[in-house]
Amino acid sequence: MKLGKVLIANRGEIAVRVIRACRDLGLATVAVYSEADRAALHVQMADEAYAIGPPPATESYLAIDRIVRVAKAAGADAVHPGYGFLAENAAFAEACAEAGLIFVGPPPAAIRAMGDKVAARRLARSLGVPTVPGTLEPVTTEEAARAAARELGYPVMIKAALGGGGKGMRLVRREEELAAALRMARGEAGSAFGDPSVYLERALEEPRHVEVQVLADAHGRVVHLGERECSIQRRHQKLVEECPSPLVDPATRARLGEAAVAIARAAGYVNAGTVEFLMDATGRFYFLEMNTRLQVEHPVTELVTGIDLVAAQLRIAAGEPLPWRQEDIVLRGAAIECRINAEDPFAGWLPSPGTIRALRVPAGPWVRDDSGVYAGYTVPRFYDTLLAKLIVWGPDRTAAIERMARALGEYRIVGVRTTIPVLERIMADPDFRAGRLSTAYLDRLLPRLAGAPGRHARVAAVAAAIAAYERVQPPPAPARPSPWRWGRPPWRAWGA
Ligand code: MV4
Repeated sequence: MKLGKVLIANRGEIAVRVIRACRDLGLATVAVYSEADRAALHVQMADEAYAIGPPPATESYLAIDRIVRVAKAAGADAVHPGYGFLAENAAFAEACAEAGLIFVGPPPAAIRAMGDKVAARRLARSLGVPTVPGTLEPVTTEEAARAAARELGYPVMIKAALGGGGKGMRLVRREEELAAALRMARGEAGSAFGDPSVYLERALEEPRHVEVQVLADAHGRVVHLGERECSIQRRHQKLVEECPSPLVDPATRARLGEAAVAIARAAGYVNAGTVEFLMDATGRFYFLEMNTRLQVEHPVTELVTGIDLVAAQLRIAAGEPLPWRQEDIVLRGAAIECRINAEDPFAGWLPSPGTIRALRVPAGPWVRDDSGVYAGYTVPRFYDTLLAKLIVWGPDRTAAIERMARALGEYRIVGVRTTIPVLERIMADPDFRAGRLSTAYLDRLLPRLAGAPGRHARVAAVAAAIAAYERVQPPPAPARPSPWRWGRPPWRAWGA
């Protein structure tokens, strides 16, 4: 291994994940942290840690010059960006290279090429990869948008040319809505990405989101690691991801994989990347965009392929050749990830920062908890709300779902509200179990969720009263085991 010391330009669970991979490979680690993250887990786990600025990310985790300066001063020879923050910032990758640091990610040119979604669509088309029907150039005027939308047929999507992940996206059902939507989309794109350019696509009805993991080394070898199903999203935030997709057959997987590899190759891609597709109800797929980073949901691919993606990223960055040919990549069983966010799904999904007073983390066979928190830790309000990811593996999808339900049932987080109740509800849902997934899935499920927490609060109050009483007056030992101790704990029940 050519690398010796790696700076992790991130925080939370992904910083911890990268530190673990570094330690597995014998690499020293350098953490950076904002003033809000002095007590964060990644700071405690790294070999060294340096403060880089005040809590707002623009002054800390997004401050390219400060991070590069710390990396040099600490004697790091590489920088891992994690996801989010600077992970898809070509200027950061360039600043690392100029400072003599290895950026553990793709070449800046590949980041730029894929950051332009219109250019990426043209590239896919030139390779014969299906794209959603749409414009091959940005549209600026109302007249051009009207003409394009008429040709494509309504409904259409207006998307930011430099967007992605649904930011700056507008669905337009009728021509009357087009002009206003175009103005809004251009305004949003301008303020979010510094470029108001937008393009049009025909909108697919209730599509599914399927993405293919690729690995490319610096010697021209590119392999894919199968697909992930990511259709369970709320406002473009994924809640549940799985590998493989229950709706992709081996022949489609091979075609998806070949398309993803062709795009990565043509973009001169190196390192780990993800090629996103939309799939319609008939199983046809369309290239959407390429994410030039490690993704939050990478662990499901790891559990099904047996490949440590972060270790692979570090080896690729060190110049090592990939040790696998495509036929060496075998998918085994099924994996599911649930994102555990400090949000209150019963109060409009409001962020729920605060101190974690008690924490019990699930474990056991084939259960993995990728977490950035600990008991006593205070979740700051400055960053995204992801606390941990719970990932399980099973020999098949049903077994993985059962195991996830079991593991979620073990999770206890006291002090902050979390998304766990919704995740439990999804695991119990017949539609989810049958693989009836689309982007509309949560819209159907969530309305049925209302009302439950009030009942929980009353159950909790009764339990607390009994516990307080029993501390003063310990109950006699029962003659036989109490039936209340068996089966599913009643506070986990849903409905009336
Ligand atoms: C679409 C679409 C329908 N038609 N494009 C959302 C995330 C971004 N990467 C692309 N997205 C979509 N693009 C066309 N032409 C519907 C979505 C979409 C979506 C896609 C995957 C998963 C969840 C979604 C939720 C809303 C919209």
